[in-house]
Amino acid sequence: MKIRAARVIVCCPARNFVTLKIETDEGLTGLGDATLNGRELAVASYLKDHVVPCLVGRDAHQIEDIWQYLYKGAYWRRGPVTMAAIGAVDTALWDLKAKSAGLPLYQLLGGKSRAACMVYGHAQGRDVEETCDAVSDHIEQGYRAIRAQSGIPGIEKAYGIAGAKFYEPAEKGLPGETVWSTERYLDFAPKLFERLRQKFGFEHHLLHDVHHRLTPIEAARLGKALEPCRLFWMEDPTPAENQDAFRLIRRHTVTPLAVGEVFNSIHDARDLIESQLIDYIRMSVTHAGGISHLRKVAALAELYQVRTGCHGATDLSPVCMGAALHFGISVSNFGIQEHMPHAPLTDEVFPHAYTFKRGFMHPGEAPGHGVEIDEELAAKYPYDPAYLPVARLEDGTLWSW
Ligand code: CS2
Ligand code: MG
Repeated sequence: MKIRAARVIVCCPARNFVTLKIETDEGLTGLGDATLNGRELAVASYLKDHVVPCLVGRDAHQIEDIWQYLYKGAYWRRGPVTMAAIGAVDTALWDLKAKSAGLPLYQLLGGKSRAACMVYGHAQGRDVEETCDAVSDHIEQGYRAIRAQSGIPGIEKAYGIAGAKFYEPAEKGLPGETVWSTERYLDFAPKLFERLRQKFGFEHHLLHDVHHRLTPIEAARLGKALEPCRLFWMEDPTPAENQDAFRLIRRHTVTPLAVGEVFNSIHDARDLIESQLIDYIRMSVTHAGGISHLRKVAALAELYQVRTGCHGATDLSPVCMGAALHFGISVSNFGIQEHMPHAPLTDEVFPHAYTFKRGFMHPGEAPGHGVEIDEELAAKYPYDPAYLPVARLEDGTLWSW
């Protein structure tokens, strides 16, 4: 099965997506997601100008060799742009291999390790009571695990809170600026979760995303304060370039930790996993070099009882979600999958076999990863520049958003 051609499709059905479509001489097509929020065209160019010319004519079945060729062969290793591009090729090739075998992808990954994948939804509100309403809404939809984010008194635009029903991280135009106050947040966050536990008890899992905003000692303090609320996880409490920072957090709290949505290589996570500094690894199929690389991360994590908790925000396309669910249903140390439903228009452009039922998702039984693209419809929604916001402290210091 030879690669005949590969095309990069950039479209904006409710938000921007970069999709790689590989075609073979046997007439099969495979899809991979290469969306890097706010930096989409860099990956599109990397694919079009540097990767696609090296793919044409290769045997599409040689997934591992092609992965190594693109990784080692480029000389310049790692990085979000490179790894998103490699991830898209890898995902499209797994899609093709499974289609040519006539099997759903999870069968090629060792079969099912569970009936379906538990997912967590996003509950958000402008204040505690609105967040309580959103949690109760998610419970009604059957979610077993819910991430709760709330507006914070004294902070105009807190992370994770949107005017619209679904939170969408990117905004049209140049990056907006938001103001952050660690003091106000640390004062507020424990009160939010105390109220949620008081109202809903302990039957449902609660999660929270700190979004890289605290220093290690502040994160330790928050983890400790949240212990009575027994969170499923506290996510990205501090930036993780310095993996050692998590030793300090770990010394002070038993609140489980989840990290890795911005990682792109197993090396970003190695010390965190081997030193058992985290409980969940959040790397995604799209940003971490595809299914092949993510399986290696999961295999390393399995040795240390670290479980997966893949990033699944709306900036990862349905192609990523499809692939993530095949990965999740097959891998032995699956933990949970993030589920932020896409806009109806996104779902229309990317018809898919995966389904949601009472808090669990299933990848479906279609051959391949089960996600396609309606190119004609996609062409009606051209790329529209959008960026993630930036954050500053109240005195103007640039901070982690
Ligand atoms: C987030 C995302 O889903 C998450 O946990 O941290 O909202 C993140 O901000 C975006 O994916 C950035 O592109
Ligand atoms: Mg996050």
